[in-house]
Amino acid sequence: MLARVLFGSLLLGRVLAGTTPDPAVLDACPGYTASNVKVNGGTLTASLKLAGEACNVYGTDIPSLSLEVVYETTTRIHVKITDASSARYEVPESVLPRPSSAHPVNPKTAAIKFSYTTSPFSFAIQRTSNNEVLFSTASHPIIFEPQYLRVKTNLAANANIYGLGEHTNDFRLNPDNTTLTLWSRDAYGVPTGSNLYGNHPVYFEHRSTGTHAVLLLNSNGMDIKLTKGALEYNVIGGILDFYFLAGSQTDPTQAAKQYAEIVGTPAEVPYWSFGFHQCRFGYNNYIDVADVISNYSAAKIPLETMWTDIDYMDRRRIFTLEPDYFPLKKMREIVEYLHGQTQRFIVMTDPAVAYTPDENYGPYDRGTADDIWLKNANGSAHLGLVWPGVTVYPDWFSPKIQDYWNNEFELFYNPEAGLDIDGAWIDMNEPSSFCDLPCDNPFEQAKKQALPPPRSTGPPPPDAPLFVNTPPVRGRSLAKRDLLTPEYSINNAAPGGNLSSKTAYTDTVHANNLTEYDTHNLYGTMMSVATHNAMAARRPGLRTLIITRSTFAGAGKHVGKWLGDNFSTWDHYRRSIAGMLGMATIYQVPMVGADICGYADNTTEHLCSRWAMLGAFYPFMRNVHGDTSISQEFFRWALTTTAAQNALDIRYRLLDYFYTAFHKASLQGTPVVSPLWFKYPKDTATYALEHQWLFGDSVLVSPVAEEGTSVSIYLPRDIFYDFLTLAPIQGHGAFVQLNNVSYTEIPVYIKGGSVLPLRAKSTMTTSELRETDFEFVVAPGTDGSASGSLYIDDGVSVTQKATTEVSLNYKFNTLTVTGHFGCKTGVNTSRVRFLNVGKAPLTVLLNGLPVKKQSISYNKSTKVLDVTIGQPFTHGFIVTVL
Ligand SMILES: *[C@@H]1O[C@H](CO)[C@@H](O)[C@H](O)[C@H]1NC(C)=O
Ligand SMILES: *[C@@H]1O[C@H](CO)[C@@H](O)[C@H](O)[C@H]1NC(C)=O
Ligand SMILES: *[C@@H]1O[C@H](CO)[C@@H](O)[C@H](O)[C@H]1NC(C)=O
Ligand SMILES: *[C@@H]1O[C@H](CO)[C@@H](O)[C@H](O)[C@H]1NC(C)=O
Ligand SMILES: *[C@@H]1O[C@H](CO)[C@@H](O)[C@H](O)[C@H]1NC(C)=O
Ligand SMILES: *[C@@H]1O[C@H](CO)[C@@H](O)[C@H](O)[C@H]1NC(C)=O
Ligand SMILES: *[C@@H]1O[C@H](CO)[C@@H](O)[C@H](O)[C@H]1NC(C)=O
Ligand SMILES: *[C@@H]1O[C@H](CO)[C@@H](O)[C@H](O)[C@H]1NC(C)=O
Ligand SMILES: *[C@@H]1O[C@H](CO)[C@@H](O)[C@H](O)[C@H]1NC(C)=O
Ligand SMILES: CC(=O)N[C@H]1CO[C@H](CO)[C@@H](O)[C@@H]1O
Repeated sequence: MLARVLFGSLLLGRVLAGTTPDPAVLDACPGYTASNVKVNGGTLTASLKLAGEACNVYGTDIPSLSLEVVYETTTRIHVKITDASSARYEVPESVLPRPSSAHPVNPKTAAIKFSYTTSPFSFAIQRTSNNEVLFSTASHPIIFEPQYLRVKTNLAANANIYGLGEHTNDFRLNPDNTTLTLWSRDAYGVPTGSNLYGNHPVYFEHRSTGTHAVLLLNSNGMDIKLTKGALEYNVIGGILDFYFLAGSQTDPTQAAKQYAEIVGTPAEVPYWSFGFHQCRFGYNNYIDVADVISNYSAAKIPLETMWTDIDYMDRRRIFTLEPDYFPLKKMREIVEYLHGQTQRFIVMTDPAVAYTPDENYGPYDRGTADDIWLKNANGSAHLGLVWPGVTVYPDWFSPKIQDYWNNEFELFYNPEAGLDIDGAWIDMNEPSSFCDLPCDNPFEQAKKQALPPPRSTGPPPPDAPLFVNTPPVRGRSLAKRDLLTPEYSINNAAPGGNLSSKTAYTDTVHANNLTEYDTHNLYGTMMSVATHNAMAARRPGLRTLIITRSTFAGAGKHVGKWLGDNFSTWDHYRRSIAGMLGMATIYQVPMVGADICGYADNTTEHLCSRWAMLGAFYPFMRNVHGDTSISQEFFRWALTTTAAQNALDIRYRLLDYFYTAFHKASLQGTPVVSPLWFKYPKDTATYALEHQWLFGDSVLVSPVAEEGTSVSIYLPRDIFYDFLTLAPIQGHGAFVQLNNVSYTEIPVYIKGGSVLPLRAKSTMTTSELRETDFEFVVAPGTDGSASGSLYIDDGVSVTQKATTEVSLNYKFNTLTVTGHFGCKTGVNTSRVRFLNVGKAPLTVLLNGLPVKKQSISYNKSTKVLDVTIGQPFTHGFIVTVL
């Protein structure tokens, strides 16, 4: 050991743990030489041998690697580099099932191609059509050590890189000097420039010549560095498992769809989950909860779902109710009341279970009997410190974990005898711990930190033995690694930077012998899947809404996500847009939103009014505040009440339009919200826009971005229509200054070329909305045509018996509504609204027959032609304007 260190430091300047590597030291590493290259159709394999004296920067260079390249589809190349002589950790298929690589395609048919040099070995990915280089390791040797992997690709100057989250950096990352660290962390305040709750090691690079994507499928801690002209991965374990996606030269959406082919398309959620949600930490008792529900109703602001944070728990233990403050009988009364008026109820569930060997706490006792806790290397249950004090953590790899979790959900959230929740909210699943390192006596720390709440009975005895007869389970092949302090320190922002800081120790072991060192970043996603399954078991056949804090690639297939705990500030109001776009557009986690009006600190009437309106265009719309903040339900201020009503009016009328977008996303991975460059990929001015987005394909949202009433918005060279007046607005590929935008208005435009299916009016609940007539708004594009679609189902079932799928096409002055009308909606098409109609029409035909004069009205100033239809929405129709 000592010899190696001296050798390394004398010859090559071995990098000290925790210091920033000198790029020159890394670039002086020998790299590898390829040999034994075999090509078989769409598959290439090779041996990689260390090409010179080992540099041993953060461990010992592995002498022999194996390379496998597979053209999995015409748009996807999989490049895998592993240790040739011993197995290494890979993200388990059980957590993220891989697409098949069993049927490689002929490389000649592929949109991208793999090329390599043998000595030194380097590889590149190029677009086949024009040889454009998308990724190239040519200038930098690959480094492959037990606990350090490095790959560095060249980038063009000023590259447009998006992704590599979770972070609160700009949506378009600063390409010159950014480090993105992937290591799940309870990141209170979501500080910019640091690792946050979730991990998505994928980026999209957009150029005016096309969009492509790169996924490094690896769950170990890593730093990804963007420096002028390069992108560098520094990873502390696992393997190099790259997926290169061709994307498209014209349509960025293709990159999103291709990414969904790997990680899965998003789960469909119930129709009601797009309604408005209210929540806070700090509802004191059941009366508070009931009053908020009544107050929303009195203020005539639609409230779809009431949520309760951990306040409801007895001593903050999951699966319990505080008997005096949140008695079961009263809580059941509230839930029955909500359900009686088609409203919903959701509460929080954390993973950590109170460590209570000397009490009769069922969730702990049953878990102990089932032996499902995450374990220390010596086999004892690992203890952390969370809301209820000292805790154990469920091991989501345990073979008994799903049964345990299902059973706890069935017992506590029992519709007949318990709390009949409609969805689940899961938190603290990084997993978070309040314990400072070294966490050798969490009992003492629990006392010192005076953990909330005052209702706590205090910690259990410090020396209770656990699992004394359980043998050590640490796997042999991993034993040599330093699981607590690897030599390369990722830039973890948790106190002290230690990997185990404020979380479960990284040397803890799961039931399948995998360590937390490797699987830490998967914990939240695994809890998400288990919770999704538990909710599905409670209400078989029905979709559910699960909102989690920590996610890994693929989480969106099971759950939605909120953007974590931050402040009621204008900065976070703005940054929430990039956060939403990252999750929904890049990472395939589209059911996403930030805490509206801000979580911590006190909001203001102005901020909360603006945020109510901005938040109406998040996919997931929920107002949440912290326990020490002032109350901020929308009804608290006059401006905010009106702002919320105005924005919810638009959101609810658009709900079926958005539901249709979400359905399409669940089938194909098409984003439900997107940045402007998705629709205007050649318009370079759109690449860095941070504060505007498209809600669905056709609605442009441009909120006022700061305190005040003016905003400068970018309008691409296209035609738009004001959502409220429907008047046309020509975009010139320039910024437009809007002044006097009041605190109850948000600029929303319809993109030309769209036919929008709208509900004719908004309602107080989404159930009522489903009984409201449709109207169609025809917003022609610059070429005079427009199109859209509408998908309807029962809104709740996983498998649908009947659906309605309608296409809406406008061409040559004729709107054609056709499709399949399987759903009995019981509603009418009330009217069709044609926008930008140059003059009053002479005649309007409905299915070839003239429409009565009194059914037609034309507004000269807005150029809107309204045609009353008044027929059941059970079949297609054609409207022609002559
Ligand atoms: C890069 O960013 C870091 C952290 O923000 C900063 O300390 C450093 O000065 C920057 N370096 C350059 C060259 O701009
Ligand atoms: C409900 O509204 C009443 C009347 O405005 C107010 O006094 C009360 O504080 C509100 N309660 C809650 C919990 O929102
Ligand atoms: C097992 O390891 C934990 C954590 O290192 C330690 O606190 C505990 O005392 C050990 N238990 C036994 C029985 O050695
Ligand atoms: C990280 O924690 C481990 C375990 O307590 C300890 O041995 C190590 O010194 C810590 N490292 C740092 C950098 O704090
Ligand atoms: C875990 O490792 C132990 C000790 O090496 C071994 O006995 C056990 O079978 C392993 N369990 C699994 C699930 O691989
Ligand atoms: C928020 O307002 C409350 C009530 O006015 C006050 O007690 C608290 O200090 C404020 N919090 C902050 C962070 O300003
Ligand atoms: C035309 O539309 C504008 C904007 O909605 C409205 O203010 C005006 O009253 C309408 N004119 C007529 C004649 O309906
Ligand atoms: C805002 O509107 C008022 C009148 O409604 C007008 O006097 C004022 O000039 C406007 N301000 C701006 C900046 O347009
Ligand atoms: C729907 O259309 C039918 C047939 O035109 C009409 O009789 C009925 O009143 C309409 N319903 C509503 C709610 O407008
Ligand atoms: C306390 C805390 O971490 N606050 C952070 C909230 O987020 C903003 C912007 O992302 C940071 O600047 C603050 O430091």
